[in-house]
Amino acid sequence: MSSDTTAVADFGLIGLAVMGQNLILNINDHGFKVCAFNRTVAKVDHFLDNEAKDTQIIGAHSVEEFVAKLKRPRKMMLLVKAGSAVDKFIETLLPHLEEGDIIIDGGNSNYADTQRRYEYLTSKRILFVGCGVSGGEEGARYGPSLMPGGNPKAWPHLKPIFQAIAAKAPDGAPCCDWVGEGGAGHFVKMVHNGIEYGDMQLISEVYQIFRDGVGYTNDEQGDIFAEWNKGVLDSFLIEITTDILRFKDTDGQPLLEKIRDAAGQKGTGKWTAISALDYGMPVTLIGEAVFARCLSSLKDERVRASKALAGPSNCKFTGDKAKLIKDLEQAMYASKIISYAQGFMLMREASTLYKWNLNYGSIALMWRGGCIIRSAFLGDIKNAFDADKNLESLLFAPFFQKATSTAQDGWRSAICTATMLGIPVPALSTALSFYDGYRTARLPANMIQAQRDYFGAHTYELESSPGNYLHTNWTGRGGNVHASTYDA
Ligand code: 2AM
Repeated sequence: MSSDTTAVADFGLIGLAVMGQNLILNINDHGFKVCAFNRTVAKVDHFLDNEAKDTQIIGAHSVEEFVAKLKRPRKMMLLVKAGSAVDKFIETLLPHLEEGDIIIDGGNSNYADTQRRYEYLTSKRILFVGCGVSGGEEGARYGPSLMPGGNPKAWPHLKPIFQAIAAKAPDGAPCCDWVGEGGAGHFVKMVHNGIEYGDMQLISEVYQIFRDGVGYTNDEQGDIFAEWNKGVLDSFLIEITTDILRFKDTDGQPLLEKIRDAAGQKGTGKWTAISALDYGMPVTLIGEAVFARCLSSLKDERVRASKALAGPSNCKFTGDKAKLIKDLEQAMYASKIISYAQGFMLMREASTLYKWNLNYGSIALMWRGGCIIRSAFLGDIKNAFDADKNLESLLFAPFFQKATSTAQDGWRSAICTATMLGIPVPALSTALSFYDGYRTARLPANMIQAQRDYFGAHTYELESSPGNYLHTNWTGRGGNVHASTYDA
């Protein structure tokens, strides 16, 4: 191992794909000295001779040299392919590290892997941090949203660097703060991506109503979205939707209308839906957004079904268009509130289970800038958590109570319109169903309990004595069955 005189770098980064290179350049711009390393070592010199030319960035040609060049406690980020590459690098680094050194995984790791690595490295006295990075290549270069979680002892060492390079919200606050312990950073990033799926689906449903129901041209729709971007829906996704709607192909026609309607997915929305099911949280809007992409990808089958299955006789909107636009704005806004409330419910549940101690206000703050779901609305969420750190649900915050109450007439009306026109609105309508279910003190689940007890002797509780499980012989036949008798 080299002496301290060679330990000159403030930060080390392993993984010289575009994200890694851009993050290094960003850190360098903020006055920190970075040491770069990569599995394919030739890329180090190529980077130093090209993108990093005339900067104070240095490189290493081996893991030993990399570690030796870092000031203590060593701070090093992995930006390599998620999965075994991360474990491999951790194992390679470990023999060269000392107690209190910090390893950050900035890749797209699954939070369960991050939790596992955190526990493993804690046992080795290494401070491990899993950091969600959002904003793509552009964000990495000029200001990403950073969601670090893991060992809190690492945070004071990372904070000056991370908050310097992160995106800044409109009020100048950095879009980076400590998220929580263990796998919290990657979990929060996963929920962010799930929410992104939901927001995109909501916009797409409204677009279909405008296109197929009303018959608006893309330019007319662009004007509506541009207007919406000045109000409660002000956000990056509404802004790019306006651009997309107005974008013309080389022949002067809207490019959007030539794009095949089969949505891809890389899996983070699915992970969010899976963890919602795992933890028993009704994150219905993200779930519907994932399934909507699945349905879209059955393109050939849908084309056949479009010829075989009847829709309503009237599928053209003939009502008051100005009212419909207002209703849809309210429907989208209220649905977004539901989606974020559901996302925070999921984070709260995971945080309780894993004891992550999640910081909800700073999560909202981190999403205010730099990332895909950035919006003015996240400022209101931040304010709600600032006003009440232990807020049970976003829907209990007076601001959002009022917002949903104001929106609900338009929201209901817009969904009725879409339903009568035969236009699918899975995300808008699941949000409303959730809202109505959530505000219902007595749901029909008593019927489900009775049915379960009838056919499976699964027992039920009485309203008058919760916690006391009873079985009734509903038919007078079948003898004395127990819950354990059979499983249906
Ligand atoms: P490479 O340049 O040597 O391929 C994005 O793919 C980044 O992850 C690159 O820096 C890449 O290194 C690295 N990477 C991918 N798979 C890897 C593996 N199995 N082990 C180490 N690094 C890997």
